[in-house]
Amino acid sequence: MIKLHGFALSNYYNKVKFVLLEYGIAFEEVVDRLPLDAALLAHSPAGKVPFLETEHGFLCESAVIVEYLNARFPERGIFPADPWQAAKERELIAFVETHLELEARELYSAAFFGGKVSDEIKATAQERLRRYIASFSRLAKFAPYVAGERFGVADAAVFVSLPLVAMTTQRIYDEDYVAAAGIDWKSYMKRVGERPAAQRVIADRKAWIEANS
Ligand SMILES: N[C@@H](CCC(=O)N[C@@H](CS)C(=O)NCC(=O)O)C(=O)O
Repeated sequence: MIKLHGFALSNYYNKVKFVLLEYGIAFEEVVDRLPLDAALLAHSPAGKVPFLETEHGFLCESAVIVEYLNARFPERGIFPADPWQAAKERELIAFVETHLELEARELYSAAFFGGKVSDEIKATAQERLRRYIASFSRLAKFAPYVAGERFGVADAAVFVSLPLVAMTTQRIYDEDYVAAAGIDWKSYMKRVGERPAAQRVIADRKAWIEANS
């Protein structure tokens, strides 16, 4: 059986877990904490989670893992069969992960873990976050799901990352740039959070935080 390695605080881990649960793919979870030890670096070369263990070997990078799951379990319909709709889901995933999450991630240590980041990094990230959050608000539909009427795999990516982006800007710049761009992300989180797969992800994350604080 497929094994998902990582831990329940990681948004990228939770994205893959959400996809596995949502699309009914059987898996086991293996808790691997950071920093990964030398043996695990052979399986996740950058020392990051999540990574997947299969009968063929190990696979890292959450976007690649989701693509692998889509190709391996085509009957589950992770991406829509229509090439255009599938590309639009991928566009949203690339957007939220490359332009929003990765930029906000520069600030996580200061926003959430009592660390410090330089004013220079804050200023650079601020400019990019403003630009790309505004861009994302033009691309994303939230009608009511991120790509339109139906829940899709892009929602799993947005669900785990968009709140972090919003909370980061609130904490670092004293303004929720996501809400300021007209995205009612709290209502969206509530809607997606009603799905059983999302509820399990949230509950496990909460349990992880309680057990590790
Ligand atoms: N591009 C990677 C990013 C994964 C990632 O950054 N995971 C974080 C946890 S949320 C991590 O393992 N960080 C450890 C590090 O950067 O050393 C993916 O999509 O899987």
